[in-house]
Amino acid sequence: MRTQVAIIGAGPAGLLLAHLLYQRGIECVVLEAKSRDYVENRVRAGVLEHQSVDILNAAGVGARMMQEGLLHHGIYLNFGGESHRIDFEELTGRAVMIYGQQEVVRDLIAARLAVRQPLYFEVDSVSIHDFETDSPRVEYRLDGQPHTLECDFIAGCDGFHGICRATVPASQLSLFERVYPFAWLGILAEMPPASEELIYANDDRGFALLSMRSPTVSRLYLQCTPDEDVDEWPDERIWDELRTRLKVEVLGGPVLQKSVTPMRSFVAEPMRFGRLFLAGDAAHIVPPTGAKGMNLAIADVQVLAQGLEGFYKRGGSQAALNAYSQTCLSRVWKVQRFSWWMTSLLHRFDDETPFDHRRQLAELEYLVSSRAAAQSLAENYVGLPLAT
Ligand code: FAS
Ligand code: PHB
Repeated sequence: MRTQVAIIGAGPAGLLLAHLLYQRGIECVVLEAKSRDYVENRVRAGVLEHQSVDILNAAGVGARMMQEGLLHHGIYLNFGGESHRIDFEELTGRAVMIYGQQEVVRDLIAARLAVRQPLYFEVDSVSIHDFETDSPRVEYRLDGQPHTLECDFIAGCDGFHGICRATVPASQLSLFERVYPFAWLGILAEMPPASEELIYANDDRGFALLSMRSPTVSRLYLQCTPDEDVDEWPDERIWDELRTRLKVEVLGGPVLQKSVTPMRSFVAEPMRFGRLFLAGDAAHIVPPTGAKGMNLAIADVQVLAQGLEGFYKRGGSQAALNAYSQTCLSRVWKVQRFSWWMTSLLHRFDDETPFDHRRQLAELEYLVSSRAAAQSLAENYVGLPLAT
């Protein structure tokens, strides 16, 4: 089989890239290891920057998002027994959209299948070859049969644990990483959100976050240890801890999903190796405190689609493709800084000294008493301008 672009992974990065290429008349094939049901029900991110909303709408896959998503014009910061609102609208004129990642994935899968373009689930033994030449190929198995996909380019959208970055020789890769000494215990619960906007809490017992998915479904997180055992957390213990840390009356309700997410900051440079382009979590991971993971994936493939359009529509020009890695990394590092800063500001560190904690509280106090400081948080949270 032959195509122009082989896309490995059907997360937000792979599926949106496939859609953007389809709209530009560029052929591609998407290969996904998991089943359709699995990727459509995987609970992950929930906040879309305003640019991500614009990109999804411009791509014609934003209708359900605009109907069912929740537009938020601010967040609350709770600390020292008080609650402080950061007003995005007043500070930036922008808002964010609360719309679950799995909903974005469902909309993109529906769009792909509606135009009858190739999207294969449950493939295995995927391997990539010859991407340092002009004729790379992908080997994989589907329904027990071996297949070869010849292509011009490979898009590695297979996440942090995928095979694409792992296939690049270590000598060609520069890796930057910070692993945090804590994780997030996250739940999805059938409970009307106890606040109309997100609440980020820095409490003596640790960080907590109140988020949501709809007027009837809440998403909540607690700082925990990296090796926390969810079996140690019966529902009632979680609700008690959330009430204590958030200082908000959360009613409780049936817990639909419970998991522990490790926290790390990670960047792989560069993001291009010959005819292989890495995008999304395959190239970088941010701690979720800044709500940036899915948004960075969307920003990467917007740049990659423009680069590939340049190649196919402007007589093989590689100018935009040559700039892909640098263009994305400039944004990646700004978002890494913001996500690290939000994580450092709102979590309790085992090795913190009393000085560290007072400094943390002073930074929070400064943030809620200085327009300039609050505006900096707001402009990063709603989304820094995209590279044009
Ligand atoms: P994804 O990981 O979403 O998609 C990669 C796809 O590639 C997957 O479907 C995988 O099955 C497939 N794949 C992997 N190896 C393959 C192979 N060999 N062959 C074929 N397919 C292969 N962000 C937030 O802002 N808030 C959150 O609460 C939040 N929670 C998260 C929880 C977890 C457990 C994780 C891992 C991430 C979370 N994130 C969160 C960040 C998340 O939103 C990611 O940034 C986002 O999923 C990145 O999208 P992709 O790059 O498309 O990668
Ligand atoms: C979520 O809703 O899942 C969410 C929201 C904000 C974050 C992280 C996760 O910072």
